[in-house]
Amino acid sequence: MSEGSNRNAKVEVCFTPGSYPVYKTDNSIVVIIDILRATSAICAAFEYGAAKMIPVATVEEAMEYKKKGFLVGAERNGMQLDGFDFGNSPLSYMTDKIKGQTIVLTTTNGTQAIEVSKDAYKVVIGSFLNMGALCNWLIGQNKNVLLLGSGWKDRFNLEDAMFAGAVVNEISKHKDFEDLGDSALAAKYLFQTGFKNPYRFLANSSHKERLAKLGLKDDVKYCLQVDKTNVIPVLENGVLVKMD
Ligand code: 3SL
Repeated sequence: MSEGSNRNAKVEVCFTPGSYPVYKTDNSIVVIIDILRATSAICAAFEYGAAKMIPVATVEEAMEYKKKGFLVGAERNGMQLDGFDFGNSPLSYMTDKIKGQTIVLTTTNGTQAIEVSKDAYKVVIGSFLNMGALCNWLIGQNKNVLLLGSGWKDRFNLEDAMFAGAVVNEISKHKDFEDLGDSALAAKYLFQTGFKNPYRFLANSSHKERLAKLGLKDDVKYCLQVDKTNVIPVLENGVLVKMD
């Protein structure tokens, strides 16, 4: 077994970027989760041909890249910022314009979660859209897993917790992943309560309502679809690329 591998890998869920220092370890694979919508948008962008994505924490950094001629997505509070090419809608990345391109992205929460965990042993992107491929890959790694929800401005949110629970539910069927922390158990129970109809389960959730008010119900429906891509974006030297 390689260093840090173990037969009884630990699975934990950190529900907000602000709690990351409490959960971080030297040898866990960190799965970034922002179902609505950053990690879903990232998976969609790779599926539709983006070559690389550069996540940045601030609008100022994003603007610097824009000035250099990059395609840039910038979202705050659910809305695309003026002067940028994209916001955070996965549907907006379904265009030939992105094929083979490097896209810079800054969002309210998702890119903040990437920022806090960027020095982890490995950082990958998870969403319902790539869930099967992600779970199969995690099972093959036999490493500790930390599922990091982006939440909303450092508060818990239901959709990220539900997806974390879906991953826990799946990988804990495998004998190497039996060491579930309370956070993982809580997420798993939540998923088991809601999985039959995730859209209805999220009915009164804050971010689903926020996006509905912005007329983005189609985004929510798209982001709750399972296994639309096999792409697993992985962070390498600050840049997201497709895992081989
Ligand atoms: O904060 C984020 O990363 C988002 O996904 C928020 S939103 O869905 O674009 O509102």
